[in-house]
Amino acid sequence: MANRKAPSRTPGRRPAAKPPGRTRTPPRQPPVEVRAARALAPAAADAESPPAALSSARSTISGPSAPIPGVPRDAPARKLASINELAMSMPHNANKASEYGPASAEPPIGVAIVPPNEEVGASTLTESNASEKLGGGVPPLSFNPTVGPLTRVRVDSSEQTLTTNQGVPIADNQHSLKGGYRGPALLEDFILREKITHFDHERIPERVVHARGSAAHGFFECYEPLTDITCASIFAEAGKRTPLFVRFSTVAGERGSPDTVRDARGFAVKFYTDQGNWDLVGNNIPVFFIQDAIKFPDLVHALKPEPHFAMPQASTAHDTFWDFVSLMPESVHMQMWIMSDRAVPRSFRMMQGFGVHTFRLVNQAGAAVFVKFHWSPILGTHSLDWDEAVKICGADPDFHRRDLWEAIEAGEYPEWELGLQIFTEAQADRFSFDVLDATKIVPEELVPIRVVGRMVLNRNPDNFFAETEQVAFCTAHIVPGIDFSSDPLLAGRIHSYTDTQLTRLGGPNFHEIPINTPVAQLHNNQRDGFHRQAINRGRVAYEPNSLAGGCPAQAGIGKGFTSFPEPVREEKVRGNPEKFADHYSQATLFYNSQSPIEQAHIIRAFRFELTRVQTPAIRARVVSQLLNVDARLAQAVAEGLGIELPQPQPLATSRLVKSEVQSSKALSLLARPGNGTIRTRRVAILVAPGTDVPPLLALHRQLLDLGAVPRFVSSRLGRIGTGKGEGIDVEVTIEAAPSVLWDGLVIPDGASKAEGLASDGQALEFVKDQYRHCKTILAIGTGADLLKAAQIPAELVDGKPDPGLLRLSGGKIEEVGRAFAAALALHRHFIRQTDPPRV
Ligand code: HDE
Repeated sequence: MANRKAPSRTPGRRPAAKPPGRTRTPPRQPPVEVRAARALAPAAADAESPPAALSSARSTISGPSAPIPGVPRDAPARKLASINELAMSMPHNANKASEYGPASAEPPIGVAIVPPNEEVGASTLTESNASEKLGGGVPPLSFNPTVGPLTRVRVDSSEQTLTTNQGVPIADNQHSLKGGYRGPALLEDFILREKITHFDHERIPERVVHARGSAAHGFFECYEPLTDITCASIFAEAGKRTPLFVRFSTVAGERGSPDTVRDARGFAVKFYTDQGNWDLVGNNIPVFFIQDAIKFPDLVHALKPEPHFAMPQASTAHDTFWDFVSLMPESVHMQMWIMSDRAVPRSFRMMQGFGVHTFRLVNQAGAAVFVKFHWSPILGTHSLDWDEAVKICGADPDFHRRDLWEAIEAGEYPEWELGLQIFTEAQADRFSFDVLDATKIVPEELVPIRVVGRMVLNRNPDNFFAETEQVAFCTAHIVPGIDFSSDPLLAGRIHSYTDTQLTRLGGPNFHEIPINTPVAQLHNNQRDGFHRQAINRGRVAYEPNSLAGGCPAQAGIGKGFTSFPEPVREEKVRGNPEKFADHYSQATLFYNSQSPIEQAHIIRAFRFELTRVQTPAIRARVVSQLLNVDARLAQAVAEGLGIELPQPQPLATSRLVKSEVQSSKALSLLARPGNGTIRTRRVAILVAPGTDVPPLLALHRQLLDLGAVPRFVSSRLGRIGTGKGEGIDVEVTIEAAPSVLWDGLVIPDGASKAEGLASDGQALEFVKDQYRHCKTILAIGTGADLLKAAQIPAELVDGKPDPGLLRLSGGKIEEVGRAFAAALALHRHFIRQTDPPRV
């Protein structure tokens, strides 16, 4: 690559002094082949008068008859000469021949010619006239300052005066302008009108799906170079960090809907790589309801609130959803996942993420492998109990949003590892299922997961709207080294996401909204449209060109994005391959892989959802599908609904599918308990007058040291003391933070307290819910009286001790604390659970 020469500055066009605080961003090394413009003899750019052939520059009708101040005479002619010099450097389109036949497989690098001076690319000869608004007049050559760190758009108003959007200081922000104290408000009040008008338009259309979401910034760190399989720069070297922004979401609910509804969760990651943005727009469930994008509007219309009365909110428990899916047997596998505890996660921080589709990794030589993306949380996978999730919807509709925000604020940065399932096309051909079918997983027993890096979320957004709401993910955003497969669901998504932003974010320039801009440079000939931010210099907005030295020039093979040349020549069809017709094998695999308690939860979820369905025929149709998954499952759901078992639904294929795997441990949530930590687990210490304070303070400290979040909870705020000087300040009331918001409970020693709480209905309910939701309960000394008052069974149904119910008296408080922490780390004690619940 030729060295780029700094453009010579035209004599006489001296840039004005820089305004204070403004610096010119140094041009980066352009990523294209750069050549110097061929010189004319003599150097026309420096000539005071143009060669005769170029004197037509003087033929403009209203051209200068007197010099522009600071611009030498004949500047237009001199500029034209320089442009001509640049254009002469490109006597023909040297790359044209490579656009045809086999040569087109290797697009060459575009030729970028350095203009003889900076005037050549200027829109105007007057650009060096500086001002506070225009800046110093020095153009940022080869550089797009609208991209780059968000610092450039962060605003802080401290020590500033209130102004209008035009920067006019506002003297009075308390009153409208009126004709007299009791007179009419005046139309000329531009301050009032600007403020109200902006307010009127504060809302933008919410996402048609995934409207409810929460997000955070962080980074991806690569563990090892993957250059053998991909040229994606984020996988180039061990330790390399790439900034990213993640948005978690529910699918069905509107923007203000509660967090803990039963639903899949969106898990969308935008990597700001140095080769441009890569969006991995996944879910916390590895499969989807449908196989072809053409069915997506039908699915979403069926699952959204029913159109006549706009109910129910954020729930699939209604007729239209189950009507649709029971006629779409390919959805059965996904039905199993959303009826499982995956659909009620304890925290975004405790759920997996999946790319869902099969993608490709492509290396520098153009060789490709298939890949499936997996995110695994370091904290393990944990869920809520359904009854708990329902109650949290009322107690704290922002439960997941708050959990994510507060963990990050507390420095408890959530972390996931990225795993890849890598397999070849030949391997894929041998699988009993089709890897292009998004209703199928690739079992880990067939292709193990290779862990290649980690993601850490370490920064909350500054502003929910500017970042979380305006972020625009798109499956089409991929980078060199990553490519699509021919999954027909993915194909529709590649179109849909950009399209949806046109309405949601008001036009084609949504990529210029700061949260969406890449950190990589961005240069092309796209122009105009609503809300354009970039002020493109010069007159060239097309390619090929010679008037801008060919720039921005194509990067060429090896540098620019090149699609993997998958052979595609076949007859046009509307249809799916035969393997897509197996709808049940993997639903059965999923069900077989669940622990008994998880299976019981799936049965309960079907029973709940279908009880809400009001058309008996739809209930029966769902059960007829379940018969093809597992007879006992279908039987249990039918019993719950009080109906006879129907006939199983006919299968869509007579092909006998021989699944490679009958049961996969990795599909159970319990397979990922995490690292045994109790960090960020919320512990309620229920206190009341009479509480034995000193050991409690020690326990509180011990839990804090282990990273848990203990809080003193009582029916009223205030101080609870012993009279000996030590006391406890109640931090929150039972009313404000009911039982469902806590992971564990401590009932301390103090007989009178227990008696007091024993007659408090809210306290009894608190204890009952902790028990019902299978949480760890520690009763110290007479604290056990409260358990009795709440009619908490002392043992499990089979008479064995309950591992989550600790009654400890005597002994050192540290030992008590250790026993409690060990039980709390198990998350839930589902062994306690019965259907219906005992209390
Ligand atoms: Fe989406 N999806 N989707 N989706 N999706 C959207 O894009 C769509 C699908 C997913 O936090 C929309 O910007 C089609 C599968 C997430 O902003 C929209 C099809 C998976 C998010 C859209 C699918 C997803 C979306 C709505 C079938 C899991 C939220 C607003 C062909 C792999 C991203 C928007 C965020 C959002 C279309 C299927 C995940 C309308 C057409 C499968 C996580 O463009």
